Amino acid sequence: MTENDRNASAGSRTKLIERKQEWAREGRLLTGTTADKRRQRLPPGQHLVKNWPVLDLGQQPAVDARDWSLTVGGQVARKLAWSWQDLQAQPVHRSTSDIHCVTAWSRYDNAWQGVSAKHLLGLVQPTPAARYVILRSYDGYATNVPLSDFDDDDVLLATHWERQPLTREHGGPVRVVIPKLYFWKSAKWVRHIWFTDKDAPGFWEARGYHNHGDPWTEERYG
Ligand SMILES: Nc1nc2c(c(=O)[nH]1)N[C@H]1C(S)=C(S)[C@@H](COP(=O)(O)O)O[C@H]1N2
Ligand SMILES: [Mo]
Repeated sequence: MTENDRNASAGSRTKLIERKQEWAREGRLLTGTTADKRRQRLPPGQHLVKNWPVLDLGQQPAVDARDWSLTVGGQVARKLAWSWQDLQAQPVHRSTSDIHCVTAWSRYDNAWQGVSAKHLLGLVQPTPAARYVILRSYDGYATNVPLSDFDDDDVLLATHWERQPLTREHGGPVRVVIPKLYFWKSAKWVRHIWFTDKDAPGFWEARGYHNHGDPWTEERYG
């Protein structure tokens, strides 16, 4: 049993996870259309919300900033281990982007602040062999993204949303934000970032969600 499976087996969460796996099997919410993201801001099958829903495995780890740490390793020239203080010493990056959740809600214009993925990549320098990034979190969650998607101007380790510290329910003290993929790829309470030549499905990817998750081509289920 992996760490993820152990976390997922807790009773109250099992039903929710099973329902989502059921949706994946049925292809629920698929419209069968694709959209050109240069012309259409709202991806197919999505509707806009003004609030910001909370979605997770039902367990929101309490990670005090003083206890938080991030390790970055795998196929990199320089490994890295950051405390909260180390994170504060990095250049501040701001980016405003849209959220697209696979459960069909989208939320426009989220003002994020944190440390940019570009800055992190410049420090650790992934080797030429590194093609995937595995994100691991304090609740045992994991998700995988191609390095080419992680390596973009709008990707960041977010500490603030709308100028306020990120709340615990939304992944504070630090979450990853990858706007151009469905929001399940944006790991809350991030703890480890691993660069690798071998792709490995994360929590939802192993349970019927698409391995990549592009909202404009409706890569909801795999
Ligand atoms: N660590 C962790 N990150 C996670 C999740 C999770 O369960 N644990 N859920 C994912 C899913 S399915 C979604 S839709 C978004 C929801 O983020 P929000 O609660 O801030 O809206 O977080 C993603 N990141
Ligand atoms: Mo989700």
